[in-house]
Amino acid sequence: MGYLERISRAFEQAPRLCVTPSSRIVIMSDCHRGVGNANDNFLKNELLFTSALKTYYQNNYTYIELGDGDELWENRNIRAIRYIHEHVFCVLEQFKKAGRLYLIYGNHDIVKSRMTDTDSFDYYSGLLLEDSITKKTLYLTHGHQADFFNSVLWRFTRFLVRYIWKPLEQIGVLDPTSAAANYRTRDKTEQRLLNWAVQNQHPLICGHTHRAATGSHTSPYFNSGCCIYPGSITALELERRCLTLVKWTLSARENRTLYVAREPMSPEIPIDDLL
Ligand SMILES: [Mn+2]
Repeated sequence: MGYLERISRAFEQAPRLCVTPSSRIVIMSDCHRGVGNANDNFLKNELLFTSALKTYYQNNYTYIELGDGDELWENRNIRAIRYIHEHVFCVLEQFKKAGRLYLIYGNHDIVKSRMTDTDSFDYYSGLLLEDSITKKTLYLTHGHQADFFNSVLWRFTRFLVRYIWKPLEQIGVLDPTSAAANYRTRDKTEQRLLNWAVQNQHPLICGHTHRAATGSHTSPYFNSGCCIYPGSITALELERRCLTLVKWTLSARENRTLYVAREPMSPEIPIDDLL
């Protein structure tokens, strides 16, 4: 099976959400929440992420986590992750209670695909956002399906991450098979995701590469970026049937007090322009 088919398969059992002009949806991905040790890349952005997530909750958004929410290649125990990042999971529970939470799994948390019975959350491989006016659909999945080592050979790649790349990361060596750490792998993965979108005539929204991207009619591929950049996180917002890429950072006022700032990184892209 080729990568195009692997990506298509992510949508076979995907729930379908209706998007109306009053819908508010936010997509974030690649938090890689860890267990609070030196390898926990999420830890330094936890305050930013929690502030952003609470703001979206208060403003009536639906939260879609587009994969690699928890770092379950480097860590085996999801309970330890939940304990360390309790504040995040409290907000996720609130979203869930309000019926405004959709969790997609990626390659680093692919074990969630079999967790549904024992866990308090549901996890999906893909999600469809159907526009109520045009009936056209946006396709959302993590995006590791484009990548042979991170999909078909995920157990082997997880072994390398767990026992080789994780210890090497501590001394500054980056995993060459990771789409996030290696430019060539990333370019190839992005090209494949775009190929799928163009061939199937479906706008596609992914995570995985850790490179935020906005698309257009001719290049209908979007990426929500990640939540482990040094000092910032990115998100894709869908509001009034428009997509906007935003960045959350720590900023300082004139009087030297710090605050969490939201900055748009792209103009609003009407979904009518994509379909
Ligand atoms: Mn990934």
